[in-house]
Amino acid sequence: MKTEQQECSCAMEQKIKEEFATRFGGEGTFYASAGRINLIGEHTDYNGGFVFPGAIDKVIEAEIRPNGTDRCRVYSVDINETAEFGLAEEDAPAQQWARYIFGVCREVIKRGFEVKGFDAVFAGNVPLGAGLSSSAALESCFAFAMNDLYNDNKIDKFELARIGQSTEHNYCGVNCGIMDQFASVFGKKDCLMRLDCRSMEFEYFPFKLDGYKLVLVDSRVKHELVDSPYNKRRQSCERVAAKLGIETLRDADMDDLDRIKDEISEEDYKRAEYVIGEKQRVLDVCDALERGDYATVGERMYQTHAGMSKLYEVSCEELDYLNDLAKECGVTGSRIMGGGFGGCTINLVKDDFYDPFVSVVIKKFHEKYGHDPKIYPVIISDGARRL
Ligand code: GAF
Repeated sequence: MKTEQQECSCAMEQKIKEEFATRFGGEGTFYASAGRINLIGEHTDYNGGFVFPGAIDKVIEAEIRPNGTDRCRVYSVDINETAEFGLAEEDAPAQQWARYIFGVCREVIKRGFEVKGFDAVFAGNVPLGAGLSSSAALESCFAFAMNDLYNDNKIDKFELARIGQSTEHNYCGVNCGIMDQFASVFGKKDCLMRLDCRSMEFEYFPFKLDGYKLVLVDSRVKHELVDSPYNKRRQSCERVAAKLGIETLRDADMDDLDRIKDEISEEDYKRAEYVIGEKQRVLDVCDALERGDYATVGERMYQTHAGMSKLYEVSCEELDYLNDLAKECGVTGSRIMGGGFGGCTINLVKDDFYDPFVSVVIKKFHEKYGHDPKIYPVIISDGARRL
């Protein structure tokens, strides 16, 4: 029997096929890439710290075929829009969604690899603006496809992730770190990955919860990192690192920060205080998971939430409320996930508490905000691939 997710994926593939045949005739090759969760380690990637993400069973899928010209024609099933663009720098499309694809093509070309015109149809079930990195999924899907279709897969996987990251920087206005694209490209079924964002060394952690579940609660407050205070957070961290004469906050501790307290703004101090704490929390969580010590994992998750809310200030009323509800329901760990400013909380819940928690959260959130939050059980899955 197929799971709900597999049903949904089949329906999506079918729809893509139909649209491709109608718009362009015949068929192309299918590629997919995934959204991600992050167990802990937020806003640490661009500070040279650690992150602990995994790819999930929510994907972007695309059917793509070279068209023998130097123009790309792309149809988005979900937005019901077509974009057509060339491959030179001045050909950037107006639609934001198409800039992710154009940016990927440009970044591949800038690295001396090949991209030629293609026709493509794509769709996805990664919820938009929920902090699950639909944009990284889109970038990785097309980066993987451009590598496969035109470059004999000569571009290594780290470079594919960097292509997505540079797309965000150069074509989408978000000065993001590497976590999302890394997770989307390297994701592996049933494994989280601990990545050291300074050395780029990483380890797969088989992810099996004994007696617990991970669940996302989506506030449905739209999270939009483009032109957002995200870049300002990064600038704060960079200012503090520059003041300390180090490359990133990876090399700072609280003593260092206190030494320069009078020379930086109160706001920058708080931002750096959060990052310094978060670096250590990722390591604590990895150790605790190895010991099966879920209480410590959960405690660190709550500490991250408090830091993101009070020090880094990337939470919002709805997410703080979801965090409070989790505490009230005896959830082991809960925190805002991803860049912030809306989106989801990630919750570590004992099996026995799962159903009551989900019903209480839906009921109480609805009473307060007039709409249901969305609930996504976490299923750790593969990242970018050819189907
Ligand atoms: C967003 C960014 F894209 C990531 O690089 C990361 O900084 C994350 O926010 C916060 O951890 O998803």
